[in-house]
Amino acid sequence: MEKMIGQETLREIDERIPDALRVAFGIHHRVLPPPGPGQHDEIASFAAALLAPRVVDDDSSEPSAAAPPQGGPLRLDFSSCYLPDHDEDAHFGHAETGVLGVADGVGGYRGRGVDAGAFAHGLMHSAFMEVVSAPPGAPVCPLTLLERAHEATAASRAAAASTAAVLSLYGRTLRWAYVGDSGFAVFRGGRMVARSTAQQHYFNCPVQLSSGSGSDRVDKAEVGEAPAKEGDVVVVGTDGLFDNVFDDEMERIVRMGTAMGFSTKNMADVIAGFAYEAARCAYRDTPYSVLSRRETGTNFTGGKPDDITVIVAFIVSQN
Ligand SMILES: [Mn+2]
Repeated sequence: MEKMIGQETLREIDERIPDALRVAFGIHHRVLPPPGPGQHDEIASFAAALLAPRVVDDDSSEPSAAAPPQGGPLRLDFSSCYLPDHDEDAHFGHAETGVLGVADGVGGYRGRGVDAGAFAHGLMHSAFMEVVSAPPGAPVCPLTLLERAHEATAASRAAAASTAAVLSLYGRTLRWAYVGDSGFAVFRGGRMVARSTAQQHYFNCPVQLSSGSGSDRVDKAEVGEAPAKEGDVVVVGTDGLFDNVFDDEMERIVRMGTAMGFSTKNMADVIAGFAYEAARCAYRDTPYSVLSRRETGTNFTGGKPDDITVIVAFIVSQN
């Protein structure tokens, strides 16, 4: 059975989305009454001020291996928001080791009489258990973690298949490994400076891990690292986020949220809430509709309803 989002959740999402963001993105109220006449003008000008093009300084340049990390150790301050549709996503975060993970059960298993979320949950459970039992203070390699989690989950003969993304912050370096279309984006000074690129065999068929002999291998994972900087915002999510929200929309939300002093929880809720709205809108374009038109020749518009997992991490000084 699909899990449907109830009125309570919709009301919560309504309450989490600030009016300024609502006006800036044309998001309608689902449950709560809209602001009265005249209120929108003030909010719209506030939104426009926040969203004005930025003057980019040297500090917000793209992270590169050429720029050695400087300063003291950093840590992740993070929260998450999960809006289930079929409830086949899974995620975890571990503050002490600075590790975040998301996984997404491949929906194609849904009609086969198995729990399509089983492998995703197994992967994240195994990864989390691995992390909590790691020696304190030791760096965690996302690729190794993903390999071990895949081995353990496959050994348990868990059903279905999953995409996954794991990130770690150690010292001042952010590392990642991902398989399929679970992914991440890094924002600096309100601009996206790094992001994952979905790995697909073909449209709507992501590279995926499973127990079966047909599983993709973890060595197909895309891996990388970049120097992190205090103030960076890292967003980790499943395709429920990346299929429904364009990069520039994420930038604008992060920029506005930063200007409004959002907590990590507030930022995660707003990004997930926006993805939820976009997923259910029939006329707006989304990354999914654009790709769908290009790959399948249809004239599809709108979003793709799906489980939406968003983790937002602020990179802060350890002291
Ligand atoms: Mn998904």
